[in-house]
Amino acid sequence: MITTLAGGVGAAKLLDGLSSIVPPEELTIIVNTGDDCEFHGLHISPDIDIIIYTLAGLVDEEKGWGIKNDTFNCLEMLKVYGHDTWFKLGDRDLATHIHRTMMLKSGYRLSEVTKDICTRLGLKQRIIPMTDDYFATKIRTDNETMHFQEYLVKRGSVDVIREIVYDGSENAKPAPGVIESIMEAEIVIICPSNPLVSIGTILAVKGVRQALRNTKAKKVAVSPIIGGTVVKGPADKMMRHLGIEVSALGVAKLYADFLDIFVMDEVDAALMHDVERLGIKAVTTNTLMKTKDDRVRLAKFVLDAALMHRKA
Ligand code: GDP
Ligand code: FO1
Repeated sequence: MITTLAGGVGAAKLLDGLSSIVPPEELTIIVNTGDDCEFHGLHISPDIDIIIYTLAGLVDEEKGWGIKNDTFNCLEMLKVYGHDTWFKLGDRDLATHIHRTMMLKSGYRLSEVTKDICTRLGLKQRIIPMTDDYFATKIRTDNETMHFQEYLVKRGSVDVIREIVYDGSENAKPAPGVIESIMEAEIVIICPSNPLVSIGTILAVKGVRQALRNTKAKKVAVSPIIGGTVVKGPADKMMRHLGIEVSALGVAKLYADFLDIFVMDEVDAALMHDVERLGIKAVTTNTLMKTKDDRVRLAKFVLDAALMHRKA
């Protein structure tokens, strides 16, 4: 059994690679829901959808989110009616959000809805939201506190961040299967995702961090920071604003209390020593996933690193 902690686009690429080499029934994916938001009365779970669409072969590969060849007729009409349309929801994507919202309104939990969507799209991997409860990542700047999607998409992550607020974290319980899948796994993989607003949110759900410390599984993370910068997204800016070193080492420190192995890019080989001083085994490879082959190769590398460490 392999359990993974995942955000959106970066995680989806590694999970696509893993899905080529691991039977889907053996893969559990715990997904960040701090990015979840509501538009036009609909519940959107961006990271869950990015993972599902990628594994189902539906994703718009260029953007990394949304459905390929989608149209935006509904959004154009909503604009005519004077609604905000900065969050780009395609027509086919909207069907997912309508289905999700209808099921939630009839009393199903997000984890049940996610399972239903997976089944209908033919996915056999077990995809679990980190929580079924309210949890919203918010960004506090000097002037205001806004939802993460407003910071990222509407404002293009230009603001200086003072604090990341995990709104709801005091009460959010892990969804069914989250703690169990961490405790029962042989390997736990922390995907290359934003360490603060994708993995940090999952770690902020009650009991998750403790489960990672307690499980007998080998815990392997892939650095989302390569050569002191990101592949995409605002992780570097966010880390800098919050006084966290923008490097693979900076990420390793955030996971140091539970991590066994850290997969870093070969351009960061000079940091291996410092990572190992944290009590973490450091290994390097090319971690940039541009092609399907890159995804599969990195997935194999991560599994081999975990298996080798298990024997060591
Ligand atoms: P998130 O997964 O929702 O946090 O958002 P993204 O997937 O867009 O980006 C999160 C992090 O993943 C960023 O910090 C990226 O640098 C990292 N990332 C994206 N693609 C890759 C990749 O191919 N390799 C590595 N090592 N990191 C990546
Ligand atoms: N990201 C954007 O940068 N702009 C968008 O308009 C946008 C719309 C969107 C719609 C559905 C969905 O599932 C994801 C969407 N994303 C969009 C991606 C998403 O906001 C972020 O990449 C994640 O929250 C970070 O993982």
